[in-house]
Amino acid sequence: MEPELFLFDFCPYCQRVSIVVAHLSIAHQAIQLGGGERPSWFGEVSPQKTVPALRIGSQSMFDSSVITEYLNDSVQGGMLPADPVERGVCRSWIGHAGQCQGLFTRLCQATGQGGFETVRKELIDALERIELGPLTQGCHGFNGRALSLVDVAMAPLFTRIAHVENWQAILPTIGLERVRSWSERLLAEPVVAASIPDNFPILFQRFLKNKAADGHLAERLGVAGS
Ligand SMILES: N[C@@H](CCC(=O)N[C@@H](CS)C(=O)NCC(=O)O)C(=O)O
Repeated sequence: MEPELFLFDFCPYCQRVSIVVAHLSIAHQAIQLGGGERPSWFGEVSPQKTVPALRIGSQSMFDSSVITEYLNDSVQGGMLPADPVERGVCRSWIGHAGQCQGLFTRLCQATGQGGFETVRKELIDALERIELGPLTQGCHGFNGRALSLVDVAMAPLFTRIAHVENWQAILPTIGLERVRSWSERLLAEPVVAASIPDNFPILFQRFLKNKAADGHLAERLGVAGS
């Protein structure tokens, strides 16, 4: 039975799911939900009405880390190690990637240069944990082989940092060399590149306007609130 996937085009967590279905060639039905109010029936699929969500028959699941792991398991995709310890370590870093993604949202909403710099430092600290942790093994992604679910968890954040760096520095020029090189290699992966909508710059601008209009980034980009 084909799963139904409920997605939103600008959502970083949905981008994770899109990368996995493309990478593993998983047949599915994609249902795009807008960024505004979600229909009441959607609460039966995803209790907090968040996307991504997945429905298969009468059962549903929500949260990108759960969905991507399920999709991988459903086809034995090899995107997580089989060894329970290694798998647990990967899951931990997937959780950390979620923290980093949350910091990026806060960065977009931070007001004034000072507020922006405070959150930027928090994000850099969180990325330094990665620089000093798993990436000291010098591996591509986390498992040193093909795309892993840790790569997938970080790819949307790297997409957004790279976009913002077109007009505002985020990462320091010294330090985070491994993270930066991981980002460059991941963004060059065809399946990751294909997960970024062509109109991403417009979607990002719309996001700033609707959710972060008072922020330093919106100011830098000249995006006025609605
Ligand atoms: N931890 C969740 C986060 C999902 C999430 O926050 N999704 C956002 C969109 S990016 C959402 O649906 N927010 C509620 C809304 O937009 O109404 C996951 O990994 O799936």
